[in-house]
Amino acid sequence: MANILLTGFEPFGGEKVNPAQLAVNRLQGEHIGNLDVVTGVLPVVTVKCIEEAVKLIEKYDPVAVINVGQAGGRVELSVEKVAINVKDYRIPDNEGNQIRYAPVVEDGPAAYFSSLPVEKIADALVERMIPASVSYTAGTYCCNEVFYGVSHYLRNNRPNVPNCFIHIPFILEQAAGAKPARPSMSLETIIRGLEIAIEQTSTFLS
Ligand code: PCA
Repeated sequence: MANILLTGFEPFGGEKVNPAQLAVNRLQGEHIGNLDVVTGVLPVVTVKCIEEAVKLIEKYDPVAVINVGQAGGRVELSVEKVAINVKDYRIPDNEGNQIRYAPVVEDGPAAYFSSLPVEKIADALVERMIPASVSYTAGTYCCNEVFYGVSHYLRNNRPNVPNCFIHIPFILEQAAGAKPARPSMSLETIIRGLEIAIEQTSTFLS
């Protein structure tokens, strides 16, 4: 069997948990389609987030990579289509870096499209009654940075390994009682959604 690498992120922005970390931890060791799920958690710190992702790719030698991050405020799973060569942080990262108007990779291309079939993944999620859509912006914070950095690394070093990025909403415990109110999705639904994305990836690769 071949490995698929699934990564989450540590909590950031004052949250106690990151649902991306919780979800990928629950999927560690699962066998889905023809794939074995291997996982890791990335720091919400500029540059280090990409370095850790590349380390995990070199360690596990996966046939596909899905990076997952929290997008608080979104109401559904966002299967990201585009990573842009921009860092413009809305809040400081977990080591206090507040980056404005910088490229992820100096002289890198303006953007990368996901090399997994994001449209098929989003459609499969909706067919299975999981709220989802293709998104055309992963923001300009660490998630976009990882999406861009991993895409750049893979296209240059492992061109046969496709990747995508999935943003997920807050989970119920981050929303219950929050003022102002926040949209949320259950962790179970998010995990089911990620399983479907992995199934689709397995089909795409076979
Ligand atoms: N979400 C952030 C970074 C880490 C995470 O889980 C983002 O959307 O950039």
